[in-house]
Amino acid sequence: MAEETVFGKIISGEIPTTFLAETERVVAFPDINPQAPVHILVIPKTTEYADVTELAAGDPALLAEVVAVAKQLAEEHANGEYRLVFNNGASAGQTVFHVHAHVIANLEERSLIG
Ligand code: DGP
Repeated sequence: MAEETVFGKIISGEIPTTFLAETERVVAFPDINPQAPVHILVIPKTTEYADVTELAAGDPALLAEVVAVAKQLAEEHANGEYRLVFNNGASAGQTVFHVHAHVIANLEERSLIG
């Protein structure tokens, strides 16, 4: 079970952000510290899952919905190609323990690949 995090406050509206996509169970918003020209976070609205391992075990259909929203965003904001990153655990770089997918795209604009 995930603890209350900053993402819970974003979902409730306590912390304002722009939702780039929203379904009944998922929202997406820009990462506050973008690592590429397109860097969007996609999260389930439920606070139940701390990381993708928990989400995959507990609600695989919800994980599939997160991936579907990621794909849709990559088509809207880039050319449909994207990096999908889930950090799992503090030592792997996870800082917010409410499962989230980083959708990262248009990397070539900053010469991050090649
Ligand atoms: P991770 O390191 O995988 O746990 O990524 C957490 C991301 O969340 C990090 O890239 C920065 C982002 N983030 C943290 N706080 C906020 C916030 O208040 N608003 C937004 N938009 N993003 C946030």
